[in-house]
Amino acid sequence: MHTLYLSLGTNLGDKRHNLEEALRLISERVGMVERVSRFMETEPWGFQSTNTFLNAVCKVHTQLSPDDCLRITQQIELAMGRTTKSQGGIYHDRIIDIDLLLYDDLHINTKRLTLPHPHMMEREFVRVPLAEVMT
Ligand code: PH2
Ligand code: MG
Ligand code: MG
Repeated sequence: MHTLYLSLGTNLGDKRHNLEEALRLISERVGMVERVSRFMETEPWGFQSTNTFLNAVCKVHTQLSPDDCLRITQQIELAMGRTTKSQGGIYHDRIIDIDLLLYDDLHINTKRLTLPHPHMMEREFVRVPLAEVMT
């Protein structure tokens, strides 16, 4: 069994519902959601938008590999109606974004996936809820 931390963010539609739906699908398809942080309202970071975010972090017990966790969380984003993908540091408003933060104490750097998440400690909307579920 592996321990995975995920960051969730949404700034479109019914944001509370979006986080709850994402958590439901994560528990169905990725593994048991052991802890969930508070839902935090945050200002957009790294791009301009009038839509504020709702962010959270969860801790999951999973049997899946990191690659499968990435594949399945991306499927959940698509199933929930996400249309645009952030690439090259250009961000967009989104219904849901699910990012892998930590997987056990694994360090990997492939074309598709870098763990730990390279920017997680720079971002208050990740750092604060992550600290909450790690303690
Ligand atoms: N996600 C980003 C870029 N900026 N800002 C906030 N407040 N919350 C996010 O989840 C977020 C962001 C890239 O995925
Ligand atoms: Mg993100
Ligand atoms: Mg993402």
